[in-house]
Amino acid sequence: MMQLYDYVLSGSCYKVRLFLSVIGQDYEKVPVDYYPGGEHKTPTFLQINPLGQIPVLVDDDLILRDAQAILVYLAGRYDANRSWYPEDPRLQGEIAMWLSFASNEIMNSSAARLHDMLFYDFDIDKVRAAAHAAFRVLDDHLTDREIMGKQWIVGNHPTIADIACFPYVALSGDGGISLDDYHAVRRWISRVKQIPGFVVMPGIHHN
Ligand SMILES: N[C@@H](CCC(=O)N[C@@H](CS)C(=O)NCC(=O)O)C(=O)O
Repeated sequence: MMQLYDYVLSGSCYKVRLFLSVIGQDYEKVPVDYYPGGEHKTPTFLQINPLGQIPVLVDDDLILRDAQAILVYLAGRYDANRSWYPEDPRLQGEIAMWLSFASNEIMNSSAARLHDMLFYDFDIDKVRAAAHAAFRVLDDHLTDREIMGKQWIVGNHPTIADIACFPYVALSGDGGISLDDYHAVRRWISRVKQIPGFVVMPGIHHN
């Protein structure tokens, strides 16, 4: 059975847990003592991911790191309808753009959360400002999409772009970042929570 190297408070691991739940795929969790144990930096774990990061997915002889890469794989392999990662190259390009946004700009919200929750030494004003800049981009995009009658980041259905962007936007309060100014983002968060199979994590609830 597939294994997910996982930490319950990690929004990156939650991207994968959430997607596995919505596609109804069974898997085994391998808990990693991220904090305070720092297990992701031990020699044993570095053999699984030399970057020393979670999540990691193991499926047969395939070892995948990076939540976005894992979502691409899972959607291609296990979503028979290909609605979560459509085969249309144009949609794939747009999805890749937002996956990159999820792993770069939105991660400023993760940094703010690590600072506030786990005492990481980040420049908190800088990462909060960068997270706000990212949320402004997402909110403007979602507002334009709503004007076009669209509910999701890309295409006519939820895709892995929505799954990848969701966690650290929804968890922004943990890093002292308010979503009050991002009305379209808050409506989109409510829609994501309605996706069949949606699961929660500490800091993200059903409404
Ligand atoms: N690009 C990776 C980043 C994942 C990530 O930042 N994971 C955090 C936990 S939420 C981690 O392992 N950080 C340890 C480190 O970067 O040294 C992904 O999106 O999966």
